[in-house]
Amino acid sequence: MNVLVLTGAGISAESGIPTFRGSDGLWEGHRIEDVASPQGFARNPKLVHDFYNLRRRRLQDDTIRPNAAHLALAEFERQHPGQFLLVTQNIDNLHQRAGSQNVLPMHGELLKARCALTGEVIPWHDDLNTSTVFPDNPDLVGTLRPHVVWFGEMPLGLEQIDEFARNCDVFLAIGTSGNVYPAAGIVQTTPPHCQRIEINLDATPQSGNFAQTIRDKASIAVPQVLA
Ligand code: BJW
Repeated sequence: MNVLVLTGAGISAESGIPTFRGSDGLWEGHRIEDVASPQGFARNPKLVHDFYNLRRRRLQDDTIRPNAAHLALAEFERQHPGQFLLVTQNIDNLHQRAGSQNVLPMHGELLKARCALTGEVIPWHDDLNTSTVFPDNPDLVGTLRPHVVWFGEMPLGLEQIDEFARNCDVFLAIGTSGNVYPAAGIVQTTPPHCQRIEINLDATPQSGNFAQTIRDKASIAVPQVLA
C-alpha cells in the first residue's frame, strides 16, 4: 500500500508557526505574494530578508517543536517503510525533527541558503542580508538567498511527486488551503481507486476531490486516522 501525504502550514500551526492565509493574510501589511516572489525580492530585498530572517530565528526558538501530528506521521513511516512519501509545502524542519525520513520539502527549506549564481545549496542558520558573503567563495558577495520556492519559481521534486501520486493507494492532505499550485493539484493526479482524505479545520477549494474530509485539528485527527 503506497501512502502519499501532503502537508501545509496548518500542521505546524499548533507548534506555534503562523499559517499564511490566516485572518488578514498579511505579514506586517505585506501580501505573501510580495514577500515570496522574485519580483518582490528584486524590488525590496531587505524586506524579503527581514521576513525570512524573522521566521528563521523563530524556527530555532526552543519553544517550536513537532506536535502530535508530525510525530504520528513519523511513527507511521517507521511501521510502513518504503511505501511512504511525505511531501511538505512547509519550509520548517518539523517533519525531519519528528523523525520522518522520506520527506520532500517541495517549497524549499528555511535552514538552507542558495547561491543565486551557481544554485549551490548550503545549511544556513543565521540572518541573511543583501551583502552576505558565500562562505566558500568570498568573491560572490550578496548572492545568497533563502533556499525557498517563490511564486513563479519551479517547486522541487515534481517528477518524483507525480510518479508517486499516480501509483498511490492512499492520499492524505493535511492543513493546506489548496490554493497554491502545483501542490493543490496533486489530488487530481491520484488514481481512481485511491482513498483520498483531507484533514483541515475548514473546507478548501479542493475538498470536493476528497472522499473523506475531517474538520479537526491536525494534532487530533492525524494520530486517529493513522492508528
Ligand atoms: C489547520 C490548522 C490545524 C490551520 N489543523 N488545519 C494554476 C492555477 C492558478 C495559478 C497557478 C497554477 N499553477 C501555478 C500557478 C501560479 C502559482 C499559484 O499557485 N498561484 C495561486 C496563488 C493562484 N504557483 C506558483 O507560482 C508555483 N510555481 C509554479 O507554478 O511554477 C511553474 C510550474 C509550471 C508547470 C508545472 C509546475 C510548475 C510556486 C508556488 C510557490 C509557493 N511558495 C510559498 C512560499 C514558500 C516559502 C515560504 O514559506 O515563505 O509557499 S507561498 C505559501 O503558500 C507557501 C506555502 O507552502 C503555500 C501554501 O500554503 P498552505 O501551506 O496551504 O498554507 P495556508 O496558510 O494557505 O493554509 C493553511 C491551512 O491550514 C488552512 O486551510 C487552515 O484552515 C488550515 N489549518 N490550522 C488543521 N491546527
